[in-house]
Amino acid sequence: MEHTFIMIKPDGVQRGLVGEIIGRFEKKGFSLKGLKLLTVDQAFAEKHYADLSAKPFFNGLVEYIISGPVVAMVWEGKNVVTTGRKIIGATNPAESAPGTIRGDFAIDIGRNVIHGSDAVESAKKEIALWFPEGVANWSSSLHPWIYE
Ligand code: FUP
Repeated sequence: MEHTFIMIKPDGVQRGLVGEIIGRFEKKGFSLKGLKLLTVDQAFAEKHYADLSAKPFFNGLVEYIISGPVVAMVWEGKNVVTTGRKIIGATNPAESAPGTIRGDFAIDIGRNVIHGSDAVESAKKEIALWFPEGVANWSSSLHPWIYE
C-alpha cells in the first residue's frame, strides 16, 4: 500500500488545526502510520526543502518551518500521495478550492499550513528523512469496509 509524508507546519500547530487536519485524513479512510510533534533545525529544514534551495523564497521558507513545532506524519492508503495533495489543495491558498485544507484555512502562500509529498518517490525520501526510526507496521480493521 502507498504511503505519503504529511507535515502540519508551525502555523497549523499554533492555530490549533492539528485535530481538524488529522480528522480530514482519517475520515477519508486513510490510515495513520507515524506521528510526532517536533521542532527541526535549519540544517534539517534545508535538507527537506533541498530541491527549492535556488528559489528566492527559500530562506524565508526555512525560517518559517523552524519557527515552532511541526506535526510530522505518515499516512497510508490507495493513491494517498495524489489524493492527499487534493485534500491539501493548491500550493497558493488563493488558488486552493474551498473544501481543501489550504482553501479553508490559509491566505498567504508562505503560511499555507501543511506540506504533503508530491510523488511516491519524494514520499519515500521524506519518510526516510523524518522517520529514520521507521513507522508502526499495523493494519486497520476498517480495511474491508473501505477497500473493495
Ligand atoms: P507544495 O508541494 O505545494 O508544498 O509546493 P512547493 O514544493 O512548490 O513549495 C514548497 C513551499 O514553498 C510551499 F508550501 C510554500 C513555499 N512557497 C513560497 O513561499 N513561495 C512560492 O512562490 C512558492 C512556494
